Amino acid sequence: MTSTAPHLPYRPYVPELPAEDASRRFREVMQQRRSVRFFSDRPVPRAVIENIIAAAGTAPSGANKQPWRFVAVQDPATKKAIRAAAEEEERAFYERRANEEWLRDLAPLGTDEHKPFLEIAPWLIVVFKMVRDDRPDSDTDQVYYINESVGIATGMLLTAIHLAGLVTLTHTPSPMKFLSKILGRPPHERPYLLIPVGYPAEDCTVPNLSRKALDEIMVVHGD
Ligand code: IYR
Repeated sequence: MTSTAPHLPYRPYVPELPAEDASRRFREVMQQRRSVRFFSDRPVPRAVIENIIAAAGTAPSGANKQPWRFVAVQDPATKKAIRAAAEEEERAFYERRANEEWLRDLAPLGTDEHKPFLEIAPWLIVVFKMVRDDRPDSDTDQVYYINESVGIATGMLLTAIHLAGLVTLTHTPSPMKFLSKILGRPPHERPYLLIPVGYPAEDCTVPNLSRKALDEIMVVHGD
């Protein structure tokens, strides 16, 4: 193998528990994660948002291009503008764009065009995918496996949010171009997901959904 970058010794992460116990504990913690649509306005310190975004930024990416930008929004005027624009797109979705089958699939969630959480949650994190590498010291400006890379980073962001005791929602108003405009982002950054972050409202409820059983999602080849 040829490499132009020097390699360093890898320092393994050693959990405090044996792998079976560490993985079971994490599995139980993740079982508690839910998408939440009812937020409290309880503040979340900026340092928490910095930590969870930095954690997301440890994700692997095609050729280590790290093709993501996380825009954290807390000022009420910007949140209000995002809510107004998102609700306009959602109104079109629920009134015209979604077909009957899609609306039937969404019925158990109880969603509609009203998105008050976009103003109530103390932070919105808008994830952008970068279709060009804009670091001045890069040899090339190509990026690779953008959706995979940003999807993995976003999964890690959701996990970091959950492990901090906070809640979130992967919100996808569609189309999302309004986010570029409101947030003044350049054309090579494309909106990917809108993620409110905060604490749940005291009377927060979630739909009674179930997760697929392990034997539905896992196949051990050769068993
Ligand atoms: N973006 C809309 C509709 C919606 C679509 C899917 I697929 C969901 O899983 C949930 C909602 C909304 O946010 O209401």
